[in-house]
Amino acid sequence: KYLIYLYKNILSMIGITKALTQDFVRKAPKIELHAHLNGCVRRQTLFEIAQRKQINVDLSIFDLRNIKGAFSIFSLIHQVLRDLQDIRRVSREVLEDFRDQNVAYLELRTTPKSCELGTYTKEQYLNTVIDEIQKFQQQYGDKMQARLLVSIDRGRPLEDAQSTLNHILKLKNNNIIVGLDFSGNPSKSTFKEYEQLLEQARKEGFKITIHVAELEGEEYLQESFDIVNFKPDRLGHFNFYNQDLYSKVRQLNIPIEMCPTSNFYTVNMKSLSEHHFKEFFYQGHTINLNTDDTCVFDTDITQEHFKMIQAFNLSEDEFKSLLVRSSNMIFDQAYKPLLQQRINEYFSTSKN
Ligand code: 6MZ
Repeated sequence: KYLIYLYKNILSMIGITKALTQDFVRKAPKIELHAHLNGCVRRQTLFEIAQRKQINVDLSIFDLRNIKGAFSIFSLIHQVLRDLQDIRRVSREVLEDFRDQNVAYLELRTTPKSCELGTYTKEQYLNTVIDEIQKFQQQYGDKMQARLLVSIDRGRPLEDAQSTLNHILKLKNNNIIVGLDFSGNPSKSTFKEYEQLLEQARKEGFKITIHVAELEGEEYLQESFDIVNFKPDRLGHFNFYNQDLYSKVRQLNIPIEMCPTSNFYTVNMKSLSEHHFKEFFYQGHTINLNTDDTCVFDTDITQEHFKMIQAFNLSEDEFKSLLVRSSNMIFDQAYKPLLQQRINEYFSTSKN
């Protein structure tokens, strides 16, 4: 261990730092904080279940990897996963996929929902996801710790969000749910309509993360100020902002969950080097990198890190700093010391 440490230090002292390899990034203990369960279904599983249920899948929707296209993929996924056993299978597979990417700590999020065909209730849906996470914890907890964020979908009525909150208040002490996420199609409603409910959740002790400034436009900019003024524990995406909004987020020091590939398509970037990562990372802001929806954006957490490492030519120390910052923004702070220990060990013992 000491020799590797010495070797790396000598190299960096004489200015020879090797570009990080994909293998080094894949094996590193990574942290995923922004992944939507149904957006992360394996494509193969989706097609297989659809075929079994004789649901026709229009493959062309997978070519449109922008936010509008993403929402048509979600409707398809919700339409295909009609049975509780599908939810169980997908939950297990998604957990396995993140584990196999060497994620050390995962916060998975999902919108509790009933099936339109009446095959499961919202409570059954949520209990199934929690049950799969608990089983996973027992079996693989030493490799990957998994927690759940309950999503409030702004495309669904407020009453739906209220019934979700009432339900999770009963489950407060299960050690799996660590917070609430506010997501969904930004054009469907306003943050203000849900603000009171989110405040209620916060008073009940839930941490809050909110999708913000995902789309461009004056109305979304105004809304972003409302969201930032609410002071959520974390922000998701934060693609579009002006100087005032940027300064506010910097000053309040609200951590940002960035999703490079998803943001790339939503913002319509020419290259990832345009990503707003640069306006936060080099200022020391607390940020992390995530997949958002592995199925929709055809990605994984290694790629999300590796692409940004390449786009910004990040060094090993910068990569480590990124992971340490990610560990500072996890909602289950009790796990932080162990997570940081795993990160430190990896960088002091592994060779790039
Ligand atoms: C906003 C998103 C999203 O909850 O059924 N979702 N909301 N922006 C995004 N960026 C592209 N990606 C996913 O997972 C799918 C749901 O997550 C939200 C949407 O509400 C979508 O229906 P669950 O597990």
